[in-house]
Amino acid sequence: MSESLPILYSSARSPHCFKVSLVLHELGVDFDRVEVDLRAKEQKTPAFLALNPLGQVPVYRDDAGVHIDSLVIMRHLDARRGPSRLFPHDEVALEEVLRWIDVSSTAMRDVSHQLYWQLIEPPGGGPDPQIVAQGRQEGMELLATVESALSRGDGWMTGTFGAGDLSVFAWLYGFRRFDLPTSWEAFPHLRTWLDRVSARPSFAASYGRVGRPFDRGGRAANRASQQ
Ligand SMILES: N[C@@H](CCC(=O)N[C@@H](CS)C(=O)NCC(=O)O)C(=O)O
Repeated sequence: MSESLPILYSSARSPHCFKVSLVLHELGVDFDRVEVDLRAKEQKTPAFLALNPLGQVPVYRDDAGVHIDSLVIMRHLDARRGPSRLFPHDEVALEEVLRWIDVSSTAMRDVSHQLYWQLIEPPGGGPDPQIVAQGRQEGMELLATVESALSRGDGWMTGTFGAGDLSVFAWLYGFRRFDLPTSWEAFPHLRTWLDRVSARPSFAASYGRVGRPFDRGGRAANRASQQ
């Protein structure tokens, strides 16, 4: 690890970190990464709490200081690269991008967490079919809003490629683990958009280096695929 490079403290399991990594690579920032083991509660150690008293990843450290929260970090990075590239200057356009980022960090995250703890790491008694069905329905409704947004523009979430796409992508990419969408028939734009974003070099650089937050693993995966 180089002394002088910025550091992203992140977890391979975290879509919030995945999204920041996508932005770093899109902007061409050279950085080092420190893996924080969330299962081992490394985020709650005194050393980490000194960086982020909230005990969460991502945290980004550069010559300007320590930056906490994925949205704050993304905006800091974008502002530092000169003319804004991933967040628009126009206030109305910016509001739309921020709205989608908020949807991804709340509703999409909630569906993702709900289904993850039912299907990928199920509770002792196995998945609760009612919770799974409700999560899948909410997931399908969210996918429909994304499909509708994509069908209005030029194939990007907000008209121009940027932080809105990367943030929504970071959460939706993992939905396939939950067999969402249940059918692609009603989602042609979503399918093309997922392919377009995952074809970008930032995806390969992030998915390989920041980890594989959406891999199914071993026993849990087998159980999930039997749903
Ligand atoms: N608002 C924060 C949320 C960060 C967050 O929820 N991070 C999760 C990983 S995705 C975390 O660190 N969880 C561990 C914990 O809360 O102990 C952001 O956008 O960065």
